[in-house]
Amino acid sequence: MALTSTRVTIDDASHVGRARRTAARLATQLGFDAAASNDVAIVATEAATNLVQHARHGEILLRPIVGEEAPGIELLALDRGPGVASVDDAMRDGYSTAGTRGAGLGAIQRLSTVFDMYSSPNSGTAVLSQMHARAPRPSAAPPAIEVGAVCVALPGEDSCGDDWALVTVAERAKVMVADGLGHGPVAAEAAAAAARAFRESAGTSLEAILRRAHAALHSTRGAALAIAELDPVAGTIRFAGVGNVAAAAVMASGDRRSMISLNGIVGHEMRRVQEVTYPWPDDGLVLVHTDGLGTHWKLARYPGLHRKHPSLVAGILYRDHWRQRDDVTVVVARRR
Ligand SMILES: [Mn+2]
Repeated sequence: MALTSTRVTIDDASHVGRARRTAARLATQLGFDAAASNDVAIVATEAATNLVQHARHGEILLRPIVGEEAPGIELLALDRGPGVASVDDAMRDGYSTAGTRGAGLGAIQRLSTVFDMYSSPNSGTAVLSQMHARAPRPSAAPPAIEVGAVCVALPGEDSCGDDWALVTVAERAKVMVADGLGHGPVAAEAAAAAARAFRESAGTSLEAILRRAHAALHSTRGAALAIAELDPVAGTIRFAGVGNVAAAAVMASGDRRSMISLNGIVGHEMRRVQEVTYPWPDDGLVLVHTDGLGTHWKLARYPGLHRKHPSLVAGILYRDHWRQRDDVTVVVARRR
C-alpha cells in the first residue's frame, strides 16, 4: 500500500464531515473493525472541528502506517492560527477558549496510541494522532528509530508523483524518497516503481538498490531517488542519491549538514552511484525531502520542535515551506 498522505483542507464547518468520512474509509481499508473505525472517525471530527473553531482554516493529513504488527493510521492536523499559549491547559478537559477545544484534544489523546502536539503563538498548531487497528503486543520492542512523513500530491491531481518507503532490519532502517519527473499519474507510476524496487531489494547495498530501480524505471518517465541507511548503534547515515532529492542531518543546535546526491535521472541517465557514510550524532534529525519543499527552512525557528515526534517536524516544514507547484514529500527520522 502506498504511504502517500490524503489531504483534506478545512475552511468551514461543512468540511468536517469530509475529514471524518476520509478517515473512516482509510480505517476500513486498513482492516480496522467497526469500533476502531469509529474511534478514528471521532478523532478526525474533533481535530477538524478544532481547526474551524480556533484557526478558521487548516488541513488534515491522513496516511497509513504499515510494517508494524498492527496496521495504523496517522492523522496530522495543521494550522497557522493563533496557537495555544499553554499546551498543558489546552489538554485539560473542560478548558476551552472557544467551545470544545479542551474536550476535543483530551478525546483525541485518549483514542490515540501515539499523541503529540506542537504549538507556538507565532506559527500555529500541529496535532499528531496515531491509531492502530489492534493494540500492539506488549512484548514487541519499539523500533530504535522513529520515522515520520508527509507525502502530498499537487492540488488537483488524484495521484501523487512522489513516494517514500521504509524498511527496518533489526535496529537499522532504510528510508527511500522518490520524486517521479513532473506530476500526476505518469510521475506516480515512476515513483511507485521506485518504491517497489526498493522494497524488493532493500536487503542489498544502496548502489544495488539504485541499479535495480534504474532498470525498473526504464519504461517510465524516471525519477529522482534518495536512500538513507540509518544505523543508530554505529552512529552512521549511509546515503546515496541520484537527482534532486535533498537530505540533511540537523542537530539540536540548528546546525545542518547536507548529504550529496549526484546528477541524473533514475531510469534514464545514471552513470555513477556514490555511497557516502556520514556521522549520525545522537541529537541528529535526518531529513529527506523532495523539491516540492523550499530549501529555506530552519528548524531553529521552532523552539522545542527538535524533540517532538518526527511526523510533527515533517508536518510543520510542509505547512510552512511547501511550494504548492509540485508534489511534496518530507521524511524525518530520529533515534527513539
Ligand atoms: Mn518534484
